[in-house]
Amino acid sequence: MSDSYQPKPDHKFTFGLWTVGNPGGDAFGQPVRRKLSPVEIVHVVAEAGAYGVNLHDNDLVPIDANAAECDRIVAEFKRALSDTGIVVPMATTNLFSDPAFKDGAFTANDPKVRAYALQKTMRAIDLGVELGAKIYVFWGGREGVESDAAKNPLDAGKRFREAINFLCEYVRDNRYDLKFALEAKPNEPRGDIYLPTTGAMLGFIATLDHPDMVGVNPEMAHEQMAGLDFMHAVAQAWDAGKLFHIDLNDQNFCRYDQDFRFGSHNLKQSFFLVKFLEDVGYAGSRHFDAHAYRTEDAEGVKDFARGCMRSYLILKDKTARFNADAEIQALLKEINADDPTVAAFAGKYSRDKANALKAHPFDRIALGNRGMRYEKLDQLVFDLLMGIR
Ligand code: GCO
Ligand code: MN
Ligand code: MN
Repeated sequence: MSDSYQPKPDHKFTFGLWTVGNPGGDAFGQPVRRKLSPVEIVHVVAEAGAYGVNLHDNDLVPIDANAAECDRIVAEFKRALSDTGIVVPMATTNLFSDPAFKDGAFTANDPKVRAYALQKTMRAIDLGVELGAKIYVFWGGREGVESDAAKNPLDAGKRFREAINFLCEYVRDNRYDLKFALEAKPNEPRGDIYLPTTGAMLGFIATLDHPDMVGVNPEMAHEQMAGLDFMHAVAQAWDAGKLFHIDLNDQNFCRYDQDFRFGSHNLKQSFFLVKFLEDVGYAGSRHFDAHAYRTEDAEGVKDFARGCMRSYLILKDKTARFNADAEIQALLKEINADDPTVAAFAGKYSRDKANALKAHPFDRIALGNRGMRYEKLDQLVFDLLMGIR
């Protein structure tokens, strides 16, 4: 591989322990790779050139570990972090693997399960903060239903709101420097998951007691599962000041959660996403929530991790080329040109402006006849991405 797309810590590339560590089991087959220890994973991502690792509580400390085991595991992990310079910018709770959470966690119908989920999350927040995390992700994997007979979505929404409010207070009470990022997914593992899109999460955040502490963690594959344009969701989150974190991966539309290597499938969508993040100056982690194909061995996992970062950096380079391309920029200028004959109508409302606009003569036929030149522009983008320009 060429040296010009080498990842550096400044790029803020991160991987979950559960991503590089994914042993390749699926609903139809056994794991195909040896399960790496958290310490081994830290070394793999460090060698690949990443900046950090993120984790669920139980990616590091097994759910049934006692206090002494927990202390030993955390100490070994911290040693691996300091040996490699790898940091932990984000942490989260596993509220979906254990059978206790089969009906959800914060939205479960059983009040004991809801209380246990809060307890587990407070403990996991303590662990995340101890490891240096500044972002805490909530992915409600099992916060949903197979049958609407079982749960009222209004009750579920109320329970989820109460839980996030409670945990915001917990963070404030402990004076932790920590923000929450809510991650939407339309389905899988539940038949339907509540708050299924990033847009739904943004609406929900406005109903919380401390909305300033809470943003979103949009995931590319999750919006694509619903057939949506991921970059548009990211743009809305950015506009709202809520893009606290991002999960990058790829997959085909309207399928199960494929979690493919970033850049592996939708070239143009990936390009416009990277272009958006780079153009606006997003400064958070670029987290790859993906895993290697089930066909891969340990070396293939490294290819996967290096590939995610390399593709991002290539698309970042393409962004610079797009922004510097005279022909593309001239077309964009033409497409977006102001028109002095209507400039006075733009912006804030006034009664005079409204009356003048109502009286203004428009040549509707000419408006409809104008060619926009998007075909030409889009082909230039294609040529650029294919390395022809
Ligand atoms: C998934 C999710 C998870 C979350 C993770 C951290 O579909 O499995 O994307 O990987 O991102 O639980 O919140
Ligand atoms: Mn996912
Ligand atoms: Mn994710």
